[in-house]
This record gives sequence, structure tokens and C-alpha cells, in this order.
Amino acid sequence: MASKLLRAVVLGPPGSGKGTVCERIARSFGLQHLSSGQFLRESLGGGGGDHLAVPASHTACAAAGPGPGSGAASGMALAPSRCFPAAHCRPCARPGFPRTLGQAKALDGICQLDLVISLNIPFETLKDRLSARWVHPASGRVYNLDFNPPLSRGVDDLTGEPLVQREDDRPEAVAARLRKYKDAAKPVIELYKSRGILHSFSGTETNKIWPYVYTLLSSRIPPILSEEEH
Ligand code: G5P
Ligand code: MG
Repeated sequence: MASKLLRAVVLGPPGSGKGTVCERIARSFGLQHLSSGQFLRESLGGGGGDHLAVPASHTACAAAGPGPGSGAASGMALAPSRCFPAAHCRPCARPGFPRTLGQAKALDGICQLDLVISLNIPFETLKDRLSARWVHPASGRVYNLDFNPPLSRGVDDLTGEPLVQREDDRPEAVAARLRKYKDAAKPVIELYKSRGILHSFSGTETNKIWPYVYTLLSSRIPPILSEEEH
């Protein structure tokens, strides 16, 4: 039977918790989680992925996108709609796309989003979070020394393999990413606001924002886990 498709994206500056929130959404609602940043890093041959890997049946989608660059993100994000007939499509939560007005317009050409979740986190908080982030490159699992530390320092909980810090989490790289995001995101946010599909959540803690995100999504699709179980 065809699944009902919910087209949602999660927007927010670097470190705002897009990956963390999408992972919770994926688990709580049985959705697929695709990360544009993860895909770009893998395409460029870098490690340090921060989001869940795409399930095997959908890796063909990512592979169907063009090469790295801003166009790559468009191709990848649009691919699932093209690759799979509705009967085989599961709803997906997509963090970090669209990131520019051009990408938002490209997305319009393929599908209409049902909702957009925007995370507003103070920039000082973002810098602290990113400097404490460690990732397991092979799986994309993300840790934070303060928020969700690994069971043993420096190693992945499930595989015992070493954790690494992303190159772009260095303080000088973070400042540049935040500046870039600010400029590019403003018109995207305005666009979705004007369409009445923007849902903004502000705060300094994902655990306080999460119940609101959960409630919003629960009104659209039935959860498979309770809010606390994520
Ligand atoms: P990414 O990979 O999408 P960014 O820069 O947008 O990268 P990033 O850094 O991955 O976003 P996030 O996913 O928003 O951050 O945040 P996260 O990983 O869940 O949380 C950050 C850290 O804080 C983690 O360690 C987490 O455990 C912790 N944390 C979460 N909540 C809390 C909390 O409440 N308290 C505390 N203390 N910690 C918490 O994209 C990478 C690059 O790829 C390019 C761009 O250059 C981008 O910079 N890219 C694109 N380029 C063009 N078009 C696109 N569509 C692109 N998408 C990506
Ligand atoms: Mg991320």
C-alpha cells in the first residue's frame, strides 16, 4: 500500500541540531533521514559525516545526484521523488536543504513542501556545541562531549572505532559557515513564511525544542514511538 508522503525539511544554522532533531524524527515517526551535508562530504571524499546513513534501498537516490557543488545538493534532494514510485516511497525528513533561494525554487519545481521546521539557536551556543562535537565517520553517528557523550571517550558506542572532529568544526571555519548561512538562509525563511508552512523553534536546548517538534509532526503523521522514547 502507498505510504502517505510528508515532505518536510529542517533548516537551521550549523550546529543548530538539524541532524539531532532529524534523527529523532526518523526514529519516532519511522521516516527516512537524508542529510545534504553528509552527502556532500561523502561525495568530496571527506569523513566526519554527522547524520544517519541513508537506508540501503535508498542509496541509489543519492547516487543518482550530480557531482559536488551547490547543484549537487539540488540533484540529491530531488532524487527521491524521481527515483521511487509513490508506493515505494517512505516519508522523509531532510535537514539542511534547501539552503539557498535557488535551491528552494528548484525544489518547488519538483514538489510542494508540507512543512518547514526552522531551528533558531543563539550563535554563541552554536560555537560551543560544534567545538565539542565528535562524529563516527562510517555511520554518521554524532556525539557531543556535553550533550550526548560516547560511553568511552573518543570511541563510537556501537563499533568501538575512533571518533573524529569535522574539519569544518574548527573555530575559524565555524565563524565563516555561520556568516554564509545567515546570508543565504534569510530569503529562504522569508519564502516559506510567506507560504504559511514555516514553523520556527527558538532556544538553546534540543531537549526543550523537541516536544514542540514532536507535537507538530504528530498532528500530521502517526508516531511509532512516544515523545520520550526517541
Ligand atoms: P551540514 O552537514 O548540513 P551544517 O553546517 O548545516 O552542516 P551541522 O554542523 O551538521 O550543520 P546540525 O546538523 O544542525 O549541524 O547540528 P547537530 O550535529 O545535530 O548538532 C551539533 C552538535 O550539537 C552535535 O554535537 C550535537 O550532539 C550537539 N547538540 C545538539 N543539541 C544539543 C543541545 O541541546 N545541547 C548541547 N550542548 N549540544 C547539543 O553541511 C555541511 C556543509 O555542507 C554544505 C555547506 O557548506 C555546509 O556548511 N552543504 C550544502 N551546500 C549547498 N547546498 C546544500 N543544500 C548544502 N547542505 C550542506
Ligand atoms: Mg548536521
